[in-house]
Formats: sequence, C-alpha cells, structure tokens
Amino acid sequence: GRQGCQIDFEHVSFSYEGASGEPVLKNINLTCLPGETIGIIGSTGSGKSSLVNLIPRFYDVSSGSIRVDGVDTQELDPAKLRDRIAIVPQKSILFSGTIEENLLWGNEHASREEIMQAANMAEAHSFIAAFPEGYETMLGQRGVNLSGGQKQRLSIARALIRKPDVLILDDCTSALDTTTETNIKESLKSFASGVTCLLIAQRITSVMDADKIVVMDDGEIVGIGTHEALMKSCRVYVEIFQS
Ligand code: DGT
Repeated sequence: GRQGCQIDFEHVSFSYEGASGEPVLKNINLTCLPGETIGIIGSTGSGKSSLVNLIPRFYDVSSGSIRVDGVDTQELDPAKLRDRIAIVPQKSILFSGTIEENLLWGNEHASREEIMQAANMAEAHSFIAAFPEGYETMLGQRGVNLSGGQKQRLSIARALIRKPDVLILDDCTSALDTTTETNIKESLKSFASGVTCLLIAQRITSVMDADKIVVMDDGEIVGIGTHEALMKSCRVYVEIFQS
C-alpha cells in the first residue's frame, strides 16, 4: 500500500525571484509526519500557497532545507519527487477534452473503475453520471459548462487518481457547500489513511479535525497545534475563528 512521506522544513526562508522587501516565508520550521493531516490557515498573503509550493519544488528555497523522508529535496530528481505529490491548486486547471481525459491527466494508466472510485470520493461521480455522455462528456469551449464547485471536485478526483503519497489541497473546497466538503473529507479519511495530507483553508471548520493546524501570519508560523490548543494559545487563530 501507499505510505505517506515525512516532510521536514528546517529554517526555510523564501523570496520570489526579483522581488524586493521582506521574504515571503521566514524561518519556517515544520514537521509533517507520515500519514498526518495538517491544516494550514492564515490571512490572505500570509504565505500558505508559497509554503506548499516549495514541497514539489515549484520554487526552490532561498535558505534552509526541506527534507522528504530524510532526503533534502534539492538532491532529489524533481520529476520523481513530483510523482509522489499531488497538489490541487486554488484555481482548477481543466482543458478542452472529455471529463475522463481531464481526470487522467497525471496518471493515464488508471482504469475506469479507479477513475469512478476517485470521482465518488470527490463527490463528482453523480454529477458526471447525470450527463448523457457521462465520463465522455466534453469540457471546454464546445463542451459543457461546469460550476466552480464542480471544477473543484474534478480537480480533487484527478489528484486522488494519482494515488499520491502526499496530497495537498490548496484552498480548493471554498466553492463547495459544507455538506459536500464534509463528505469529501470523510472519504479522504479512508482513502488518505497513510497519505500525508496538507490542507489549506479559509474556514477554521475546514481544518478543525486535522491532526495539527499550522497558523501563518505574514510569512511566519505563529502557531502549531490542535484546534483546542490554538484556541487557548494563539491570538491570530482566535482572531480568524472570530472573524
Ligand atoms: P491566499 O492564497 O490569498 O490566501 O494567500 P497565501 O497565504 O496563500 O499567500 P501566498 O503564498 O499566495 O502569497 C504570499 C506573498 O507572496 C504575497 O505577498 C504575494 C506574494 N506572491 C505570491 N505569489 C507570487 C509570485 O508568483 N511572484 C511574486 N513576486 N510574489 C508572489
């Protein structure tokens, strides 16, 4: 079976190339244990997306290091590294083609059964099946129009089909109602048991049951803990909770 990776951030700082001023991430220290679900919360611009985008090396750290299962990612073949990590971005990236072609992007070897299983877990199967052409339905300019929430569910299904060791959801449930979001999270619990999961969210309710929650503020981690612990100890967290 799949095994989650351990991810260690050690004294990581990061600036975008050519950008002046304060680094976007400052002295990040964080350990994600294999199989853990880690919620990441913080105001807009606090660095949440930048933090997770460093893991598959979409960008390289400016200083410090990120280790995956003990190996510095700078020493890993990026393609091999990315093979183990699925990121669902904030904005879904779908192309002109059938729903199935879109879902298979990143793992063209999956069977129809695996595709349907993933779609089911992402709460996408029933709306796909409701189209006359089902998984053969065309998306894009000459195809059907999907709602933002439907696109998000397809992106999540696409990530699950890849059977990653690390699953990163970058604020991709914002267009979903809370029931759909809860159902997806329930399915993920069984699917993703053993998968290291990083979950960026706007709403505290989206990350409340994570193993630990990371609170970001202005490029820094200002709190790591459970919901209960952060409610007692982290001012920024309480402010987000109350907003
Ligand atoms: P969000 O998505 O609005 O909730 O914000 P976060 O918390 O995900 O923040 P992030 O990592 O997108 O942005 C952190 C800072 O970095 C913010 O000042 C904007 C800046 N930034 C983000 N992406 C880029 C980029 O591609 N190039 C440059 N130069 N700056 C960027």
